[in-house]
Amino acid sequence: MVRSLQAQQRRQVRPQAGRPARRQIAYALLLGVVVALAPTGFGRAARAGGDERPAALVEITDLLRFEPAEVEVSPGDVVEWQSVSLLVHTVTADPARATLEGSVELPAGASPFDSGNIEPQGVFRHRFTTPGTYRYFCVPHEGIPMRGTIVVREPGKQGGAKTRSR
Ligand SMILES: [Cu+2]
Repeated sequence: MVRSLQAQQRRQVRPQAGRPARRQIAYALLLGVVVALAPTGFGRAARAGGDERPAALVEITDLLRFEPAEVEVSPGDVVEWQSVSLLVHTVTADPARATLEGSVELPAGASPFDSGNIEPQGVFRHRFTTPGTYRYFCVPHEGIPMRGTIVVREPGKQGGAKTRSR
């Protein structure tokens, strides 16, 4: 009689005791998702340009375009790419990663750069120091071709510097 009453109480108590634990697991999973997503956005943005306001914004779109396709900035400026796409893209100006003619062009003396995968809603920043014309492409969509151009020009100067291309 007493034992069955205790068992009954235990049965009533158990679901209530289990609820907070389940909630904790849900929070832990949510936190895990936030932490997993953070490097694609905040992490990359912090790496290249810091909190500095970018001189130019380029959108990465589902139409497999960089918009605007051509941007002009001054030496030392930061350009920010923002993905508004549901697909993964890259911003790549590295001749070693290109398979097609005309995918990459770099001013003489400029270092190649590559964003790596930019997830949906992701951001990538790059600071341009060497004047000249940079042609870059998206690795997954090189064949489209998905390409963009950044022209880095000293204010008041006309014409581009010497470039090397592939
Ligand atoms: Cu792409």
